[in-house]
Amino acid sequence: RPRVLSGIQPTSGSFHLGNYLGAVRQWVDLQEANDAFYMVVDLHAITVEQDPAALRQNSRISAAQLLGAGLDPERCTLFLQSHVPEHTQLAWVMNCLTGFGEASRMTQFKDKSLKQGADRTTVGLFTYPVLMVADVLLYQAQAVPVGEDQRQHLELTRDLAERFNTRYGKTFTVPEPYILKATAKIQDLQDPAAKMSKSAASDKGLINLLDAPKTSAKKFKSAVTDTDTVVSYDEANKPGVSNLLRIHSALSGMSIEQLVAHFEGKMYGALKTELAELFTDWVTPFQTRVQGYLDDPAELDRVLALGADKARAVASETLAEVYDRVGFLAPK
Ligand code: AQP
Repeated sequence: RPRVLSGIQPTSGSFHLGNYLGAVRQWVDLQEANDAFYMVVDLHAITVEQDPAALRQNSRISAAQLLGAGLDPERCTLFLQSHVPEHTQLAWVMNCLTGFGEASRMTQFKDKSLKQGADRTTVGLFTYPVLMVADVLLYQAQAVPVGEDQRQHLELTRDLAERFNTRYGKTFTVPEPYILKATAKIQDLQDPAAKMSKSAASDKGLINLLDAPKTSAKKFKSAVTDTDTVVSYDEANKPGVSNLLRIHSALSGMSIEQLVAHFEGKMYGALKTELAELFTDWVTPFQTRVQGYLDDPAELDRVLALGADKARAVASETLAEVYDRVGFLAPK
């Protein structure tokens, strides 16, 4: 079975709708026909300052959300990144293969470091993409389901895999991004030009999966649209409405064409109200399932321990081969 791998940060506890539609939903689908590895990337989370107790709790909450969204530990390998030390070990090797200029071109780093200022930006944030390269290559993943914002990091992953293979002999599978166009970039409800992101200046346009459904319903109802009234799909001129239509389509399963016909003669308010209901209907049982997993932390820890064992079995094999190829003398 083809191997897939992806990860999600436990940074703020609740995932947002962009994380879910852009990535996690695909993870659930892909676990059926693939040998899937999914992780909560807590090592990535500390590239910005974290409160230790909150990080620990958010890692559990993240795992619970992944299970609540439909990941099945019988069908996929679910683990915490910090439980598998090979990630940082391979990252070091890949750091030594990455050009400084090459790493400096990563737009996510440029954006985030600009926002934070040089004094608050860590070297960890700078090398974040290289850790992600290691995450993917350790498992010899063929496909990596992510949102559009990760495309550049996956290009780097492919470049470094090829560079290593050329220099040391074929070792790594060169992975392909798995990015579904329809949901690859969910936009902020208040600022449709920006992607929905937990680090936005205001959370008014951010739909958190663990917020009270009423709070999210209100956010849908006050989403920014435009001065026109006709519900139609036009990314350039109607980015707000188009974003709402994409979210509706993802949650309802109706195509954009069907939705445009469905809302003919109705105004934006009807779209927003329906979307708020649709989301509430999906998120309410999701939250109940998440709470169920959180109520049983021992079971959650058992699932993660099992996942870590399965992940390490694969990761240690790749790392041993890499160490050998690079020329490290094996311990006797
Ligand atoms: N708006 C989005 N639309 C579609 N996919 C998205 N993803 C993130 N935002 C969107 C995808 O979610 C997965 C997990 O992302 P992450 O753990 O890297 O979280 P993130 O990118 O840190 O999320 P944020 O909210 O964007 O955080 P900040 O603001 O800190 O950067 C990934 O596959 C990602 O593509």
